Amino acid sequence: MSPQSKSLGLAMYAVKVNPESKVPALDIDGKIITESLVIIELINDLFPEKNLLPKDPFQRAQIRFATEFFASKVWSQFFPVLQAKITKEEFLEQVEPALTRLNGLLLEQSQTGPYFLGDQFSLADIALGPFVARILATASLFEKENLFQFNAVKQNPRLAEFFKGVVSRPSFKDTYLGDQLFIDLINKRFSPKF
Ligand SMILES: N[C@@H](CCC(=O)N[C@@H](CS)C(=O)NCC(=O)O)C(=O)O
Repeated sequence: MSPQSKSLGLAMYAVKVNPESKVPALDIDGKIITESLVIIELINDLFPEKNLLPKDPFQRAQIRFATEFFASKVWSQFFPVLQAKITKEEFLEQVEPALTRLNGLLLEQSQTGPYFLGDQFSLADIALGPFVARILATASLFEKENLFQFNAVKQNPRLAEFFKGVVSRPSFKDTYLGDQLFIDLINKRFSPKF
């Protein structure tokens, strides 16, 4: 379900779709599943022929680790810095090393991209793509601050290729709300200033 369907009525959305009042939610024949990572695992289970998770248990665990790592070490800092709950120095202190570690995780899988596993598209790309897109979109808001133009990305071609790769896939572009809309939402909600 899209954010648009949520705007039909928050109260109704909470009653009928997600008591947490959050998107995304997936409705398949009246069965409603929430939490984005749970949803993408379900999609993988429904369409095993797409090979979104490799057969190798260690690689599956590495994909899940990278997803959890990015969410907890990088994305978790995004809204706090926009809301000035942490300083930009604190933000970069946490995020730069985390991105360097992500580069290491990428290289462990494959020396070349564009995806987490190399040329094979997987749940890691699906999970991280939306976050990467929002970070890249927001970078233009803070061009002079270099806030979202990370040294780790500038210095590591594999990481840069991954950032570009996950947002360039046509299936991603077709479903992404678009940079401008996201920037407008950020400005409206947080009016961030540095
Ligand atoms: N852990 C949840 C987080 C969901 C979430 O925080 N969604 C945000 C939008 S990205 C939301 O619906 N926030 C409430 C709002 O915007 O009113 C997931 O990954 O599905």
